[in-house]
Amino acid sequence: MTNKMREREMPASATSKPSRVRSGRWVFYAGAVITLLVVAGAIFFGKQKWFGATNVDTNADHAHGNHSSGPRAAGDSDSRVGTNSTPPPGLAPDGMVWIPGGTFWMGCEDCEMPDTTPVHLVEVGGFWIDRTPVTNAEFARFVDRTGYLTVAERKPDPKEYPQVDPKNLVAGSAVFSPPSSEVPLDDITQWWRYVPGASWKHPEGPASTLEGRENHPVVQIAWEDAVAYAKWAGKRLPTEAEFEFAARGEKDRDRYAWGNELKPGGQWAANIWQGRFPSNNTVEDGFVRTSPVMAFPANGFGLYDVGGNVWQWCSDWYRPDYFATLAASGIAVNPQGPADSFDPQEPGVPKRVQKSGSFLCSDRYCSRYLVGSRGRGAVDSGGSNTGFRCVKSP
Ligand SMILES: [Ca+2]
Repeated sequence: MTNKMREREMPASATSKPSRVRSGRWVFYAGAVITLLVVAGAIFFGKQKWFGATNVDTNADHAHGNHSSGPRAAGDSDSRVGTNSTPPPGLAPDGMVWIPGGTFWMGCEDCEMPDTTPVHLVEVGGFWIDRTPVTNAEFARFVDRTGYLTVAERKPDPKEYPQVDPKNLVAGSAVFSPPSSEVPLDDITQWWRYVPGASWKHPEGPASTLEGRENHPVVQIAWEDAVAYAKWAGKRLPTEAEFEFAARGEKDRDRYAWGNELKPGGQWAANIWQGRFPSNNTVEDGFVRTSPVMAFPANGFGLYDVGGNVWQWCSDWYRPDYFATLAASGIAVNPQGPADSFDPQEPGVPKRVQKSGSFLCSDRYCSRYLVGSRGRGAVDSGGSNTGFRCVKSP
């Protein structure tokens, strides 16, 4: 339990009773408020996903992006970088693209994100990958055929939240709820709200629907939801290395999946945030929240939305020191991630890697649409900006 959760539970011990009637009302209203706060606190903080809040980035260089993200030294290793010529092992599964594999520099040296260093050589074998993130229409087909209930739709298990009165545990998920004025960027509760009833079908809460968003990426997806879909589809989640190799589209050591310019030719290349996060979205790219999965140009491998739009789950556990571990032992071949998870900002909360950044990332905040950057999310936590795509081994 976090300190914030404790603070939120403190009013429960208050016992002021000015009169029987007033006391009754007070208890009723206080109970309602406490219910909301405790539930919000327990799940909001327990289901930490919003790592971006702790990665405030004020480096103006990110706005211009004229840097290489790779190491300066060119040695023998550079000659090993490249895409394999492995032909596809048959016809492409529907909606998938063949990635022939190869060797690349993984990570980002000058993103000012310690967990993306050191940049190191990684070799991945060939695989199929979804051309786009899984859409609402695709996820609906899965749910129709299997009856699957996502984590956000399930009543939280009291065993997982022993400090919370079970009657206060209600199904829901986190929704981006922008404040009306500027707020400090070190408190994600200023723009994230736990909303009972929010789920993939109702991304911003019970009143919201998917109408007109059938071709947008599904969101409010926890890690096990993504794994369940992948298994049903005969696929799996990508490793972090597979995702980054695919996202780079042969632009080795470039800053973005689309090159080194944030706005190539003056055009936005991905659905991210313009303006001052989180209160002022100028929507220069045309999208306040998610965008259709093919709204922006494809990368070098023909993949869409490998930077921005929605976070996408990977199979790897998250550790900030993983790249250092890999770099110490030469070229990493098909790395599968560390054996366990550790996030120093939330020790004890199991987290998996996420890639791509989302529509909430800007050059001043988060910035994790940078192709060599890394995200992480608590496995039990979706959010209105979290989705996934699948891969398939040949
Ligand atoms: Ca946008």
